[in-house]
Parts: sequence; structure tokens; C-alpha cells
Amino acid sequence: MGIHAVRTLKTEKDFLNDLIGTLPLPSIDRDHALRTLEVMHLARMIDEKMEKLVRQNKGATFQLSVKGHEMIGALSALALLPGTDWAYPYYRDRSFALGLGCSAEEILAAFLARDIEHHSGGRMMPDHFSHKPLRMPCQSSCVGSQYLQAVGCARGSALRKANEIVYVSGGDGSTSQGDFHEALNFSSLHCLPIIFVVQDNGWAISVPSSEQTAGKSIAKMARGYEGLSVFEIDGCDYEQTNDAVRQAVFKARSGKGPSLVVAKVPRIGPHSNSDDPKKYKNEDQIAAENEKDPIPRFESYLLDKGVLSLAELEELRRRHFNMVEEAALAADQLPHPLRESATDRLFAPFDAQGTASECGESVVLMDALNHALIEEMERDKGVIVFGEDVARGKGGVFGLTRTLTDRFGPERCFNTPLAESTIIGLAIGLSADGIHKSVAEIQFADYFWSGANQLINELASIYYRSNGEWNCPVVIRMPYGGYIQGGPYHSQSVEAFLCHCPGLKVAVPSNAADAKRLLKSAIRDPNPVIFLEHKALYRQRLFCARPEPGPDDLLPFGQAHVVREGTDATIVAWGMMVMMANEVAETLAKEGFSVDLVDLRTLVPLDFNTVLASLKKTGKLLILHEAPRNCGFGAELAARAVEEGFSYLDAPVVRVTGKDCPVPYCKDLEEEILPQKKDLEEALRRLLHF
Ligand SMILES: Cc1ncc(C[n+]2csc(CCOP(=O)(O)OP(=O)(O)O)c2C)c(N)n1
Repeated sequence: MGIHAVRTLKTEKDFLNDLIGTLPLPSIDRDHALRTLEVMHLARMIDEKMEKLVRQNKGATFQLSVKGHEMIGALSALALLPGTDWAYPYYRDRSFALGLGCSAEEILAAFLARDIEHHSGGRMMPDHFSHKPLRMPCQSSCVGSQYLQAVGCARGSALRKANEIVYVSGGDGSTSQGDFHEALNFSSLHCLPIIFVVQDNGWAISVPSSEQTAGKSIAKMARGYEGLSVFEIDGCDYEQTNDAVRQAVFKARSGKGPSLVVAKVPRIGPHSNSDDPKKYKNEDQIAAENEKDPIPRFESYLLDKGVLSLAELEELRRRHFNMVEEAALAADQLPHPLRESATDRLFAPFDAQGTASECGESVVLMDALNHALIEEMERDKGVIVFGEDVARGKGGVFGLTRTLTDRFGPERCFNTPLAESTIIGLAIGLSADGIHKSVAEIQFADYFWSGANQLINELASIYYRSNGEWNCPVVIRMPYGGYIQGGPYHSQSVEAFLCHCPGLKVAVPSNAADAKRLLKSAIRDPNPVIFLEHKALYRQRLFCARPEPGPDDLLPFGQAHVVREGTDATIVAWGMMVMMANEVAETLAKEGFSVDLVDLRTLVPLDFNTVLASLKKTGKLLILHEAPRNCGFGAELAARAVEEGFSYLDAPVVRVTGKDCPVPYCKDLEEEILPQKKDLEEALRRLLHF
């Protein structure tokens, strides 16, 4: 028996172009309708089962109710090609996950924090989906952060010219995040094959739409993005919902660009089991939401259309109930993750294997980096470069990526909008296909903060959060540091913040040869790497220019370098401070003092053994960095020196650092804040005479 859905979308007729206008009316058959019902029932019955398990104290402490959201998720999933298309469903989109192919057992096992192959194996809260075979990259708890990653994934599909589309969902509250708007902008700008589905239940925990969304209409807000089709539908109406998602899928699949489906749904349950809606919804509101329940409505629809008899419906309900009961029993048999595994899979394994060859002509640091990019882009077609101003003749504000667009084309070196969250979110999404390796530029390290959520809350922990199911081979290059009269917003040294974040590798080269070899390692590393480049070293010749290493010469991370050897004191430094330390050590060498200078080269992983070996020899440690002293990376090094090298120390550890103050513009003021050679010399003399 077939049901032919009638097009009910009257308001949005004008958005579709000619091609979409020729879309044949979708023919909805009985199988589709019954599969939709099954998915909706399972989602609802899992909810009810979870409620019981929480009450029975079965080990689950957190439960999200998806009641009311079942239809939009189910129909969206059934419109996609599982394993071909990509999906970024948010936490209340359980019916989507079920519809795409996740089993009830695994969803319940994830709820019980069991050690299963997908959905993080107990590392993430329930309903934070991750499933590699179903192309569902792992989801975090950060509201709204999924959008830009989905856009990156869609960009990847477009670059591969694959006929794959990307689904991403979120709640109405998530549309207040800047990331949502950045995602609509980028996907419209690049005509990407993506479908945004906003499940608008009118509330974000206790905050109603009237306090959330200007004009109370997300659809209205989004219509300004040219190229974006916007559907505003009743997400509990089978025909409307099916029609909208199929049109959106058809448009994306035809290469005609993005769509936004705003589906009005009720949130029938609490936000989570620790929430009581009676504190902010009155009885009329609760009753009105119950009235909109998509399940009885869909059941009546199927009965009215003659798709099912009442007896058949009751039989299906029983069958679906039993499926959930059996799934729960099976889930409960599964083990919890082992305690010993708690720190496993923080980084994907990587061994940088290179072959050193004869070095070429002397090269400055920025040219060395440019050559590293060219060589890696030639070696691997998946390597792409993007950021603000990086394309074409400009090649970034420092000119470092110049020639890349000419050499490799606009698809492999392109400008992004001025939006750091977009840059990092894109890089994450692009890595999902296992083909693309983004080398993204943040124009100045001072501005990574605008993308900090994507960097710190998302990128850094994806491998860990997904229990090794997804990894992010991403390099984020950031020019950093002062001494160039850059003022407070072009002078920051941000390494300590980044090193504090588990899951990121951090490189800070001090010369051209190391920079080239480290960048090439970073690009081949399957983990996220932050590559900090000191602006004042880009063209520095005397200390930084070096004979250029060959194309297969890689420097493994976690290998410090002893720049000069001595016996009287150890200086530990990185980046530009290595050059300053070398100059001061040279001056004191004329007076007969000999200093061991350790260039850390990478801060994560850190080669502390080389520091300890030096300390054992000299007994005195001076740490030099230009970032502020308070909680700087020097504090970490000093603590470790005391913990691991106390018996070698003949003097208190000394830190020479920037002052705990922003870096001002005026040269005199800047010099007061950033460590100068004279400060280092004084401190070093005191230490040597201790
Ligand atoms: C960035 C961020 N801020 C706050 C929270 C806490 N939080 C979790 S869900 C939620 C409400 C989300 O509402 P909405 O996007 O409308 O989705 P719904 O839960 O209603 O489906 C909030 C505030 C969070 N997880 N992430």
C-alpha cells in the first residue's frame, strides 16, 4: 500500500531553483512509514527504559529525554545513504542515530557507560554519538560546535567531488552561537552539500525562544544567507517533514548547496533527569506540548490512511517494546572500560621517520616553512592550506604561503572568512574523511581565542573522546611573540595555555632548519599540532638562517637540542628566546663562563631528560621565556626540576620571563614588559655566582 505525500510547504516555494522544481513528488511506501514508526517507537521506548534504569540506580546518572523529537530525526536519517553520507547529530537526536543504523543495544550500552566499539566506549555522556562505519564523527557536549565541523566535512566531500552530503542537527538554543552563523555563511558562500536541521522545541533548558531569538524565528534570521534554502515546518507532521528533508537532500545531492530545516517540535520531557520543567513551564504550556506528541499523531495518521490496523499497531508496539527490553539486557551484559585504560588513546601513535640528506643553501625561517609546505603539498594531495589572507599573491600577512594558490590551485590554498572558529572547525571537519590534512593559519596567535572552543574543547580531545575512533591530523600555524611593537594584540606568547590542554602537540622552533623539519613532521602526524612561529625570527639571518634540510628530513617531536655546551649553568629556552640566550651566553663565555643552552623545540611532547642531563652536569637552572611569569611554561619546568632533579640543584631555579602585564605598543614600554638581554645577563651572573 503506498501513501503519496502531498506537498504542504507553501511558504518556502520561492527558495528552490529550477532543478529542485522538477523533483518528483516523493512516493512514501508502507515500508518507509513502518520503518519511521519503528525508529520513533524505539527512541521513545529507550527513553522510558532509561528513566527506569536511572530510578533503579543501575549505574547511569545522566539521562536526556528525546520525547517530542522522534519524527524529525527519524525522517532525516531515512532520507540519507548510511555509510555514504555524513552525520553530526546532536544529543537529542537519538531517533536520527537509530534511523541511520545505530542499534538500540549500543545506545543503551553507551548510556550505561560500557566499553563498546562506538559512541566513545564510556568516555562521553549518553547520546553523544560516534560511529565510524556510519560516518558519524564523535560529538562533544559544547552546544553549537558541531555546525562548523559538519561544514568542514561538507567542504571535504566537495573537494573530493564525492556525491556525499552532510547532515547536522542542533536545538534552537544552539542557533544563538556564533558558530551557527559562521557555518551558514561558509556553506552558503561555497555552495556546500549540507543540511542543517534545527529541532526547535522553543526552549533551551529553561530559556524560552522569546529570550533567545530575535523575532522568535530562526528561519527569518537565516534567510539573509544567499544560496541557503530555508524550510520552516511542523516537525511532527509526517508529510511536511518528509517533504522538507527530501527536498533538502535532493538539493544537496544535486550540488545546489545548503538547506536549513527548522522543525518545530515539542520538548515533552525535562531537559535532562536533573531538570524539573515545572519550575519554568506552566501547566497550560506542558499540556500544549503533550498535545503535539508526534507518536500518537503519527499512529493516528497511519490508522487513518489505512496503512495499519489497530491490531497491527498494537503488535508493532509490543514488538518494539521487546526489542528495547532485549537490547537493555544485552547492554547490561557488556563490561565497563578498565580503570587502567583511563589515559589510553590520548594521542594516535606516530613515529616520524625521515632520512637526513645533505643540506642545501642557507635559508631564512619563513622560506624554510614555505618550502616545507610546498614539499608536503607535492607529496600528499590531501594537504590543504587555508586561513585569512593566505591565498594568491598575498600569501598571508607575512607572505609565508605565497605561491601556493598558483602552484596547487584555489582548492588547496584558499582564503577563509575572517572567523577563527570557522578556520579551526573546518580543519576538524576536513579531517573526517581521512584524506584531508589541513594546515590552517591563525593570522596572529593573539586571535586564536576567537576559535578557542573549537581548538581546546573540540580538536584537542577528539581522539581521546572517541576512544581512538576518530583522529584529527591538523596543523594550526600561529605567528606569535613580541619585540616587534605589535602592542597587546600582536605580541602574545600563548604556549602555556596550549600546553595545558591534553591532546595537543606544541612545536616552537628557533631556527630555519628545525622549523622546516618540524613542520614536515607535524603535517605527517595523525594528531593535532600547534605550530608557533616567532614573527621576529621569520627573516632573521644571523642566528636563524640555516642550510636547508632536504625534502625527506623530518625532526621527531620530543627531542630537545643542546645548542651550546657548558658546565656552569643550564639555560632552557624555546622560540626566539634561544637566540637571546645564545647571545648572552656568548658574552659571558668571553669571561670564562660556560653555559649549557637547551632548546626544547617542542613543548608537548617535552624532552625533559635532556634538561635533567644538563642539570646533572651544571647544578644550576635558568628558564627563559617571554610569556608572563604567572603560570607560564617556566613554572611547569621549575616544578619538574624540583620533582625530578632536586638532588642535582646547587641553587634555586631562576626564571627570566615577561612581566605579568599585556605587551604595550610604545618601544620603551614594550622593553619594560618583555625580557631583555640585560635582564637575562644580570640573572645569569647572579646564578653563576650563587
Ligand atoms: C556552549 C555550551 N553552553 C552551555 C551548555 C549547557 N547546555 C547544555 S544543553 C543546553 C540547552 C541547549 O538548548 P537547545 O540548543 O535549544 O537544545 P535542546 O536541549 O532544547 O534540544 C545548555 C545551555 C553547553 N553544553 N554548551
